[in-house]
Amino acid sequence: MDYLIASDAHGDQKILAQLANDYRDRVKAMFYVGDSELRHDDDVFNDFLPVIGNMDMDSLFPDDREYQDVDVKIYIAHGHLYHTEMDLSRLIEAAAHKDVDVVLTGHTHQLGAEMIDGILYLNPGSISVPRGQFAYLKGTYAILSVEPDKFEVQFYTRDEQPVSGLQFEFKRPQ
Ligand SMILES: [Mn+2]
Repeated sequence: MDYLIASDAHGDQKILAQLANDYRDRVKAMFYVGDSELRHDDDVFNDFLPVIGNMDMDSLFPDDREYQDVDVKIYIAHGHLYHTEMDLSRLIEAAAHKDVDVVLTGHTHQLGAEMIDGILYLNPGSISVPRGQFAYLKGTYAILSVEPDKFEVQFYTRDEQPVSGLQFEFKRPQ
């Protein structure tokens, strides 16, 4: 089961429309982790399931969401409400009480994937305004593949090319 995750487009509606068109028949769901700066009823949200970011003015975006599938439970939050610009500690604390397998977050514009206390934390990076070590890629999104015994994460560039070296596999706690 594959899921697409994108975040922090900051007004770049075109790239989200492109990803929606190219992936809607290839993934189970598409998550948008905040700071679109679009309206909640923009066409791209017919495909992407969004949450609110600190730069979103449309208060009809939800603060966060939980997504339950057969094989996985996912928690999605931009990160500003947990001050992830400082560290992940408040988000980790909240997730520990939610019985989730995966946490999707954005806000920092820096991609990352790590397993902490048996939960996968995945930040796709910013699709349009990347920062930090991988800013040279000029924007990234992620595909999460869920299997009963493992998670796979592959980061992609805006032209939908997998980035070699940015593929990760995590054993799931049994
Ligand atoms: Mn942002």
